Amino acid sequence: MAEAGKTRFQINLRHFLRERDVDRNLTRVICEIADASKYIVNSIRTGDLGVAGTSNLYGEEQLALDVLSDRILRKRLAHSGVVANIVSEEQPEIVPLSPDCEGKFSVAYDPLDGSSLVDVNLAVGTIVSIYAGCDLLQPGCNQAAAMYILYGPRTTLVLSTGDGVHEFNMNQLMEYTLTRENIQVGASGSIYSPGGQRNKYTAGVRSFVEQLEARGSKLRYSGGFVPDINQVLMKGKGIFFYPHLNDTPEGKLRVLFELNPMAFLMEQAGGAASNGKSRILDMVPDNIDMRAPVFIGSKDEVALAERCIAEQG
Ligand code: AFP
Repeated sequence: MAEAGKTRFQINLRHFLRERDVDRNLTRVICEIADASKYIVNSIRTGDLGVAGTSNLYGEEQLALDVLSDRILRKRLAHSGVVANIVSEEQPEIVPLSPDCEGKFSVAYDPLDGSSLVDVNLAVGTIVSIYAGCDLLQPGCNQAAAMYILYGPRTTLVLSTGDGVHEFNMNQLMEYTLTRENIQVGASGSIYSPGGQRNKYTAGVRSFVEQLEARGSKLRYSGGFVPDINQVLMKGKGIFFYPHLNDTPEGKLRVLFELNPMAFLMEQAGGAASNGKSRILDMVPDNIDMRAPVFIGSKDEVALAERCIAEQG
């Protein structure tokens, strides 16, 4: 039930989590991240787009916004008092914040995914994966929660604590209020979002694309994982994929920071997420920068991708 006097869709994030009886410490983590996003969205709108002069684990030059967003999130998570360990796509290793794990949570995050798109004014996002306790190298099916914040024409926060997928919109007071509840993705769709260079696609992936187009699917690709996944979730259909390529069999996207949180959300919305052979959420990460191919969205289309890859590689 909404608070007395408030319609369902004016309910704010904290009240929503309390209404759903979400663990108090988990609520604290989620709300600290939501608060941090206010500073990140301001830095995007007004910040320096220059280069920070540093590089991350993958040797990618870090934009000032990458570094700033990472610092904002790390400070808020440390301040929360309920976070044991964190790991960021922009940092080379796990950062311990507290020695005890009991009742606490650990967080893996990509502070500003798609940051290279900011200087051409395309949408970017923060991606977050949350586990109970201290262990961040668990299969994604063990996540306590997953969320992303999309910095687009509107700033939206999409979240699941294992009880459906829900969207919140940042209002003029920079507070998140509920806009969509229990988002569902249908079994098949009409859009596909193909990552990677097509001339490096395997026979199986090429056949998959041909069959999608034969069904009438249209290409929609922004180059940002968060807006491209958000499009499938909010349209309630379609598929995103960043496949294994002839020269990079593991694909590009990272399991801990990108694939596990989005796979958790997509499955909670009734969709599916596969590495082309098996469920993303069953993969056991052996290191923090593990990558995997991904096919994520409407169930029937994920199954079609797996069949094409099984038959043609
Ligand atoms: P950056 O964070 O380096 O901009 O990369 C964004 C991303 O990791 C993900 O957001 C996109 O889905 C994917 O890369 C796009 O990769 P391509 O530019 O190779 O299509």
